[in-house]
Amino acid sequence: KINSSDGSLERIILKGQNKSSVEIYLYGATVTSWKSGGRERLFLSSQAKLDGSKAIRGGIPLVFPQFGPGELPQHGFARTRKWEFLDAFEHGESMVAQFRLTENEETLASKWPYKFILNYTVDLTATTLSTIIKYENTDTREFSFTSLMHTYFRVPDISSTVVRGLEGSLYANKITGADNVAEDRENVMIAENEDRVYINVPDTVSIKYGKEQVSVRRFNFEDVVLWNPWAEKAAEMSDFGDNEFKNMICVEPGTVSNRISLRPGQVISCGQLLAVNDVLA
Ligand code: TA6
Repeated sequence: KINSSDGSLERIILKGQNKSSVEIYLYGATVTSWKSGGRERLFLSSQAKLDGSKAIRGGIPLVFPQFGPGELPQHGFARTRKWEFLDAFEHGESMVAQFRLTENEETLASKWPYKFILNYTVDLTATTLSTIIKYENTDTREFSFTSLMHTYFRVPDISSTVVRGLEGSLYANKITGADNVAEDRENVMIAENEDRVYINVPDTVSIKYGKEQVSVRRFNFEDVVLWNPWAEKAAEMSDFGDNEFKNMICVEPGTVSNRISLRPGQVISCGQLLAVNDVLA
């Protein structure tokens, strides 16, 4: 546990086998680094704010209780709240860290005024990283939400990066406004600003670059958002370097096309399992 002396944000670092590590800021419980085999697998912008002034640009920001724009600030409040650090421990092959977020006066006064508990578990092994949120309704009323893990993957060159596993699903294109577009490509590549919500995607999506790949398995999350700002949108973001779009791709597991509803006392766990060089069947 690193209580940084320069007043920047507290963070937790787990170290595992095979030169693996994961770093999590208590701010937003944002994973900012995942190394496997000694190599960084996530993208963190060189311009990312790490002082709590805004959501961290990169790693795995947690989107809850609202994906996108709406009654709450964009992507909801979870990624800009300070989460409670619960524990870090070894468990078999895994190094595990756990965090918690509940309602506060601010959220109770917001347009989403419910009592809830989010328990977030980050689990690191030599070749995998899993991030799972257990969502609990501790209110007396039923509530619903959308939620997503806004994962930024680091790639050597977006122009030679291939996303597989989306074939056969439908997507909403947020740039053109087209809806229910059928994805018929086995290999999806990005050569411009893309912002797509793929719905009911088959289990595993993989990101292939050069000889390596990272697979993205989902657990109780229906959808996958694919995003790259490209040059024009990158230039509009103060916390994103102008050419960094070439070294990142967002493949974001979540449930955003439908809402997740929980009755009082009800619990659901959702998340992602990332695996390096996982040779898909
Ligand atoms: O990743 C999909 C998306 O909803 C894009 O539309 C873009 O807005 C991106 O999230 C980043 O949002 P942010 O609020 O973090 O700048």
